[in-house]
Amino acid sequence: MADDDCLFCRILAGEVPADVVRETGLSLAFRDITPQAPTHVLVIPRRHVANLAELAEYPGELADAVSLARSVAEEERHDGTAVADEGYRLVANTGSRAHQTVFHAHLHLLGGRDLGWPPG
Ligand code: DGP
Repeated sequence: MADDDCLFCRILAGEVPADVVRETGLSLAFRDITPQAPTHVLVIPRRHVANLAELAEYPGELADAVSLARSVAEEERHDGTAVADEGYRLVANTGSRAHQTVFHAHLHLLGGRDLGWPPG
C-alpha cells in the first residue's frame, strides 16, 4: 500500500519527521513545512493514492480526512478565536498545472488570516 518513493508515505512511516497535529486510524494531520497562513496543516490519508479524485474511490477514508480537517480547524486558535469559527479553506491541488507537487492525496487546511479569492 505504501510507496517507498513517496514523501508522505515516508512521513506516515516515521522515516521523515513531521509536526503532527492530530491523527486517526485512517488519516494524519501535520504542519506544512512552508506555511502560507498562520494555520497551514496538511491532512493526508494513510492509503497511498495520488490525489483527492482517487481518494473518492474510498468514501470512508475521504470522509475521515475531511472530518479530521474539521477537528483541527476547531482546535487551532488565533487571538483566541477558533479557525473553524473565523473561516478557513480546504484546498486539494490536483495535477501539476494546479501546483500539485506531492502525489499523495492531501488537503491543505489554511486559516488564521483573510484569504483572497480567487486563489492564485
Ligand atoms: P502541493 O503543492 O499541493 O502538492 O502541496 C505539497 C505541500 O507539501 C507543500 O505545501 C509543501 C509541503 N511539503 C513538502 N515537503 C514537505 C515535508 O518534508 N514536510 C512537510 N511537513 N511538508 C512538506
